[in-house]
Amino acid sequence: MGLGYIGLPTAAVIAGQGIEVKGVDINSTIVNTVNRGEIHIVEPKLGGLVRDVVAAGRLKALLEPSESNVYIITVPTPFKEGHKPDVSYVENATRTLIPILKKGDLFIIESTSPVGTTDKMSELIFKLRPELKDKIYIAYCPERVLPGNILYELIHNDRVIGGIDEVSTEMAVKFYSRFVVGKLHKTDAKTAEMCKLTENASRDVQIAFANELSMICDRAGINVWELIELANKHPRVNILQPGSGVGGHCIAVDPYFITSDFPDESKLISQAREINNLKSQWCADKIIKAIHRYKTTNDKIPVVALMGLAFKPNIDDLRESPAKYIAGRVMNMSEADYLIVEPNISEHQIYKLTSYREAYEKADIVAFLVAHTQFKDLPYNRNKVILDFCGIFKKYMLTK
Ligand code: SAJ
Repeated sequence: MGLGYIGLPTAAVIAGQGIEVKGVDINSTIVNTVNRGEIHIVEPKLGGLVRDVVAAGRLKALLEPSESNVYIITVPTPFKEGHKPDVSYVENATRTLIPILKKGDLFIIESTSPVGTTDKMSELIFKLRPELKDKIYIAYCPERVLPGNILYELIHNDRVIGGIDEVSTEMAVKFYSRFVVGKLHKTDAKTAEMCKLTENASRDVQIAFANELSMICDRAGINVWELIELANKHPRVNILQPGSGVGGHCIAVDPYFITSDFPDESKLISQAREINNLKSQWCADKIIKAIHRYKTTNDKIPVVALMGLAFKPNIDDLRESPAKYIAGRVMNMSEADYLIVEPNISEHQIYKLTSYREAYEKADIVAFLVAHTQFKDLPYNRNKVILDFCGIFKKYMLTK
């Protein structure tokens, strides 16, 4: 249920094991695309696999579910007003399945969900179909794959599987063992739900530490990249890299599922979210100040290159991207001749894109917003104002 970044690769991998898969999505464009053997997302190697399993008749996309033995929910769980988790997609998908569930079926939720969601969905199922109590198996098994490396990680990563009872856990483990070679760790549904949130909150907190250090170091006149490299020489220290903020649809979202349910107990997690959001504003303010300074000193409007729009290095995904937020804010607030760069996409709906070499060459002020590999080949040029928020020229400069 849900043929997005997780559902489609999961469907294709399972179909690749010779199992008949029906991929369900409410969007008819997605359903038609998949049935043509094509894909609507960018993910290495996925296109070939989908083409093969569709051609072999093992994966078929549908607008509505039909009777099966195993049901997997992979719909999005965004947040709504006040950063409250929105589980309506999970609930709607569950409701659509309730009439067709039968004795012996396995119902699995993979969507990132607030603690207690699996129990709530079970209650819903048993309220409407009381005869299925103790007759079907229900489990939570969060996905853990990294966009850009999904097919490998789907098969090789360890998984955490928590059923509403022991027999549900066992049945889900048996199912995943058909296509996962990583270890399958058994627990209960609530722990599995919290485990997913913990993994992403942990990364958010660690990145916040690096981002906070970068702002302290900027004030103190210390090169944060050198500092982190040196601190990481300690055998028990492993600091992550600062950047222009935290983006994407997981790490910048999931911690709110903890803070909204446990506000009094989640001070650190909540503060980390704020620091990572603040870092993007801080970067935008730095660029705005640099433009102002340039105008005052040179009495002319500068050419400003904004390098990168994606939410992280070497991908084409711009969703919830700090770089995109920074570019929008800076262009709104300061007059300049802007050159927008994103080497991983060929065109953008709003911005005219410039090649990274041309933009770097022409610009008076260059702001590196994403650490794309290509940018690291550029020669460091002391005659330009360089705002390096993601360590492209680690060795040469501070983020002044
Ligand atoms: N980032 C930094 N500094 C770093 C590492 C990352 O600023 O040192 C930034 C990135 O630029 C990006 C954001 O953090 O804006 C998130 O990127 P990411 O590569 O850390 O993670 P995602 O969002 O692509 O995928 C994460 C993964 N979770 C963890 O690593 C704990 C992935 O395994 C999950 O499956 C995925 O979230 C998900 O779907 O929940």
